[in-house]
Amino acid sequence: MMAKDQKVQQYDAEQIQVLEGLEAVRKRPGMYIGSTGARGLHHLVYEVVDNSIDEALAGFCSGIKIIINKDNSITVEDNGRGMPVDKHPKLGIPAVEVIHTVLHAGGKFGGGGYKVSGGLHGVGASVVNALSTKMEVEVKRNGKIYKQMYHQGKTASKLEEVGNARKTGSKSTFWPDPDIFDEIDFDFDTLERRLREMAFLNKGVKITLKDEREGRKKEEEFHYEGGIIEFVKHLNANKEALHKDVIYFEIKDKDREVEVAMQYTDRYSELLLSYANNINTTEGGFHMVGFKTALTRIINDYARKNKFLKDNEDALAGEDVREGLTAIISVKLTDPQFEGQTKTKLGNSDMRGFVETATADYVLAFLGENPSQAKIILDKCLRAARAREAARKARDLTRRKSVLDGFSMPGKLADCSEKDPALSEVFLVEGDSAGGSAKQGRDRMRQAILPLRGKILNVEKARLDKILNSDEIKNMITAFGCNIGADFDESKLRYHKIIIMTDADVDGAHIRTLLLTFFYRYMTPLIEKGYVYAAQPPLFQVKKGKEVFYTYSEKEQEKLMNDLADKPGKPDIQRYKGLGEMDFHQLWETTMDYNTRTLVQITLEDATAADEIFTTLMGDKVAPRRKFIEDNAALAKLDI
Ligand code: 0RA
Repeated sequence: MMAKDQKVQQYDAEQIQVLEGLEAVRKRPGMYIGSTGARGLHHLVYEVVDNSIDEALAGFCSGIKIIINKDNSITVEDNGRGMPVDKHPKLGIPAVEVIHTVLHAGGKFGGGGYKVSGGLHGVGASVVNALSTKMEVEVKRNGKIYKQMYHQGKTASKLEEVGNARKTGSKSTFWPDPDIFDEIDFDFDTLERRLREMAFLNKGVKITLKDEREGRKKEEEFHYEGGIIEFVKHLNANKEALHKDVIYFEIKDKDREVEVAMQYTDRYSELLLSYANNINTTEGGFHMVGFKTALTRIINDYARKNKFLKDNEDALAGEDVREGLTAIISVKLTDPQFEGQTKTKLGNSDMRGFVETATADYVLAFLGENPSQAKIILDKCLRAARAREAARKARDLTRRKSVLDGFSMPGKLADCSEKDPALSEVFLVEGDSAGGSAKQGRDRMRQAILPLRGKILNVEKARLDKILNSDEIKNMITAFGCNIGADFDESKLRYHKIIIMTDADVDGAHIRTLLLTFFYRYMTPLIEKGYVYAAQPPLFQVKKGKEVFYTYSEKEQEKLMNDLADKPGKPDIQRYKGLGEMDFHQLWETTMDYNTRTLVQITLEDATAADEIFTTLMGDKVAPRRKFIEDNAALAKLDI
C-alpha cells in the first residue's frame, strides 16, 4: 500500500494543530457529523474506525474489531502501533489526550502528518468524544498498557499505566450522548455494509463486527485479500459475468494511487462506483472522468483497428462501452478536495490525467492479450450501440406522434385539474377495478389516477427500445411529462407526488418493485429528490357496533383487538386482500385522504444498496431472490 514508504516518518506531536474548541461541536453537531439522526450516530463509528484504517494503510495494522456492546456503546480495537503517548511539547499533555480533546488533532489537517483515509468530515476521535457521555481509551505500546477516560470532549482522568503488554494496539470505547442523538440504537446491517466496503477498499485488512446485545448476538468478518476484485465479484454475484477475469490494475506514484477493478455482465445498466480515500464519491469527479474518457477512447480504437467498427460507422458512445459494466475506481491521494452539493465530487484535477493514462494503458494491454474476452466485450458494446440507435428511432416516433396528437395524455389517465405540479399528485393504481374506485373517490382538483394493468415490464432485463414499446411505461412517461434517461427534465414533472398504490400482498410488492426499478434506472432524480411514495392501504377493517376501524399492520390489528376485548359485542373483521375490495369511499377514507393517510416516501440509501436490492429482486437466480423476499429487512432498506 502506498503509505508504506512513510514508515520511517515518526510521530511528531507538533504536527497536531489546535484549531478550535470542542464546545462548538456540541453546539452544532450537524456541522461535524452531518446529522444527529441515525446517520450521524453511525458516523461516529466510522470516524473511529478510520483512524485504525489509517494505521493499516501505513502498514502497521492488520486487524480491526468493532463491537456493539450490550449497552449500545461501541468498542473499536486494532493491532496497530498503539496511539502515541509522549507529551505534546506545547500543550504538555500526552498525544493520545490531544487526539481526543483537541478538535482537528491528529495530523489530518496539518502539513506533514500524511493520512490517506479520513471520513466524510474527517474530524476524528475528538468529535466522537465531544458527542459522547463517556469515552475510554486503552493503548498498548512500549510494553505497557495505558488507559484514559474522557467525558463530553473533556479529560475525565489522567493517562494511567495499568499493566504490561507484549503486543501493541489501540482500543476505544464510547457511549454516544443521548442529549445529542435522537435515538441511540446501532443497526448491525448499516455498520456491516460500510465495514464490508472498507474491507474491500483496503485489501488484506481483517475487520470483525460483533453484536453483543441481548437477543441480537451476531458476528461477521470481512477480509478480502483480493480487495476491489472481490468487490466487483460481490456486486456481480447475481448477474452473469460475460468474461471470466475481473480486469484489475493498480498504479502508484509518489503521493497518489489508483486502483480499478471491472467486469462486464449481461445486464443493460452500468454500475460504476468511485472512491477517493475510501469515501464514496457519488457525484463523481476527475477520477471518474479520467476513467470514462480512457475507456471510451481505447474501446473505440480497438474496435476500429480490429474491424469491429467499419470506417463509415459511428463511434461507440460512452454509454455503449459501459453497458452492463460493473467497475470500482478507487483513488488515494494526500490532499483530496471534495466538492459538489454533497461534498462527494473529487475536485483534484490532476487525477483526471493520472487515472486516464493508467486506464488507457491497462485496458489496451488487456484487450491485446485476451482476444477472446475482448471479442465478448466488443460484441456487447456494439449491441448496445445498435439498441441505442433503435431506441432513438422509437423515441423519435413517439415524439412525432405526440406532435400529431397535439398535447395528448394517455387515455387511461384521469388527470387532475390543478396545473401547479407542487399541488398535484398522481396515483399509480394496480388493476383497472381499483383504478375505477380511485377515480371515483379522489379529489379531482389535485389527484390524478393512472391505472396500471398487471405486471409492468421488468426494465432490468430489457433494453430501452423494448421498454419504449411497453404501453404501461409509455403512459407513465407521458403522464409525468419529465421524459427519461439523459432527457430527464425535472422542471417538466407534472406531479410532485407520484404515489404507488398496490395491494398489500406479494404481487403488490412485486409490482411496486418493478415500478421502482423503472424509476431508479430511468428517472433516478425522481427517487433522489423524494417525489416517489408508496400508499399504505389498510390490512383490516374491524366493525364493532356502529364503530368502524382500519388497521395497517398485524401489530396494529393485534393492539386494536386487545383494546376492543373489554367492550361488549363481537367484532366483525374483514381482511383486505386487495384494493378492489374497498369501495371508492373506503379507498378515499383509508388511503387517499390527505388528512388521514400515511404515505411512505421512497428513499435510496446509496447506489450499492439499491443496485443490490434491484438486481437481487429482479435477477435470474431464483434462490437469492426468494431469500431476499423472505427477508423483511430488505424492504425496510427501501423504506417501503
Ligand atoms: C503512531 C503514530 C501516530 C498514530 C498512531 C501511531 C496510531 C493512531 C491510531 C488511531 C487508532 N489506532 C491507531 N494506531 C496508531 C501518529 C501518526 C500521524 O498522526 O500522522
